[in-house]
Amino acid sequence: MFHPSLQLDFYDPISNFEMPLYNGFILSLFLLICGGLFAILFSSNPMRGESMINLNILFAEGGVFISTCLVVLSLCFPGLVILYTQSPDTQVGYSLPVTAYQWYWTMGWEGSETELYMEQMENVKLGAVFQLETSDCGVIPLGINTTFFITSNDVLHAFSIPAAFVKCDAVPGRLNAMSLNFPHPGVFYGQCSELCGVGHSYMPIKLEVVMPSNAS
Ligand SMILES: [Cu+2]
Repeated sequence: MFHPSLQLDFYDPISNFEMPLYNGFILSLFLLICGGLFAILFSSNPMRGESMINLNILFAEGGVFISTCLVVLSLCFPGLVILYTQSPDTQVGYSLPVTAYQWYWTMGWEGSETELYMEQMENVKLGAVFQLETSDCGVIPLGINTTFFITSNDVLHAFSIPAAFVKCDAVPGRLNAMSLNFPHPGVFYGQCSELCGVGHSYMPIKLEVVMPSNAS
């Protein structure tokens, strides 16, 4: 579980059904490949004159290859579900423009944007997330498909929310879109994920998911 004071943990997924499934597949793929490689590594000993090329090794390599292919194919299912649910073509609901600048974000429609600067160290409370707190935050309605329209005002940036498994490039002169549906309230953090200059590490993203009646 992600805890603000324990920076080594992963983020909790936003609880869409495919997210834990996806994590499980990736972990099983990793274990399978590691197990296969270790099996090959220790199945012969060249120091004792055994040849590295024997039938057992060929079977082991073939097994690893085929099982890896099967796991990768099975990854396609949750991957495609995630891609479909994030496609703005299939979603209606709440829209939130997001613009990247060197080195901060704005969210909201023109004239009523909120600006997300990294919070100054002296304003960060004890126990808060390190270098992820922002001066303001984007407000997202709970349970409603939210489409982020993402662009940049200067150079390439990328809008990423790890808990939602999403990353979308912010490209100057181009409008990218992706949809998300947050099933439970909370605060979600992200960071710029495209090297954009000296302040790249200091432009975090903070989204607060609230009841629809409280989202302006
Ligand atoms: Cu950046």
